[in-house]
Amino acid sequence: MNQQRLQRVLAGMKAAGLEQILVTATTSLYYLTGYWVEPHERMIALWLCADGKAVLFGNEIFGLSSTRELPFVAHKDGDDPVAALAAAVRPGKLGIDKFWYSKFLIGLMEHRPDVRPVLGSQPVDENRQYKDEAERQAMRHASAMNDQVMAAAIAGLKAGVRENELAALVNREYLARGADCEGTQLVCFGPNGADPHHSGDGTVLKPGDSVIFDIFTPISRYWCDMTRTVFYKTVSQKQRQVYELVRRANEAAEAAIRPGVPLGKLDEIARKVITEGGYGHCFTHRLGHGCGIDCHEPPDVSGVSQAVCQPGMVFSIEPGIYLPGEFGVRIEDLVMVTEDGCEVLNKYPKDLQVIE
Ligand SMILES: [Mn+2]
Repeated sequence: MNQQRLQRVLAGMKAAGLEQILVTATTSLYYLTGYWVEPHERMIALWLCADGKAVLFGNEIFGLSSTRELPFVAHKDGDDPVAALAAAVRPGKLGIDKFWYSKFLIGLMEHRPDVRPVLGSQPVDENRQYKDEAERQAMRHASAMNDQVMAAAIAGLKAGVRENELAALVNREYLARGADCEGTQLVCFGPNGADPHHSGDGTVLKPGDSVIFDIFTPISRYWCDMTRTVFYKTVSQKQRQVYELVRRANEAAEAAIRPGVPLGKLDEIARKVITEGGYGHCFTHRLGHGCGIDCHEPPDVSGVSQAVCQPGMVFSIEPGIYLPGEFGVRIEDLVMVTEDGCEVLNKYPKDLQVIE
């Protein structure tokens, strides 16, 4: 167990009025225990009590064993996976991880009608927002790698290339630099870029296309996530105007980041630039999201976010403009809030580029 993180989570439980919680998400378990378990359909749950009692329940196939500070209670395939857990938990309110399968929760409720499940991810999620020193180094390292991979991806633009070939190139470049795994990379040519979540398909590059690279992967468990938009062979007046608006929105939001600034204010600052430029209705998503052991995690960077910038927070700033049937532009950096401002983790330039 990471004792510092555990103590902060226990304090968060007390603040939230939660005497006991179940932590079950792979990434949250890793954050607290250092164990990386992908249970798929099987059951794993860390039971944490505000008095510091902690017990891990899970299938024996995960290969875990008890330690002095963390007992492990195993079940086998074919057993009722929640029986031992149901026998242990205390009556009353029990905080449940937002990502626990309903089949386990309903099983637990059938065993224990005296237990009242409530949403219980908040103490862990809240703490995961504030990266400690080791995590800050991991985030910097991942984004430095991403700057290199972005350069390689843009260098891969050439006549006849397809989106999915570039997505494969991005994954190869990641793996060569020690990334944990491959992922679905968003490579979007021309009109495909108007869909914010288009992923690379067989579309062939054409002169005049905008090209969006939204590329992300974990390295040593911590994610990078960056987007750049470039133009192939030529750029129209309209493309240039839209690009400069998005770039100004990105830079205006980043310039405003310092401890104490509400994240909703950052969304407002970026949106104002794009709205005043006449494209407010084409910026269809929130400004950004927290990033860490999950690519998308708290805090939310949107107009309804209640979060406030605090040192150690890492999140994306990714305004975009999407013109269906024409093209899209998005520019995204990961940023880290520091004691007196912000560190932009991505250094790849944002000047408009026309690739010959
Ligand atoms: Mn992102």
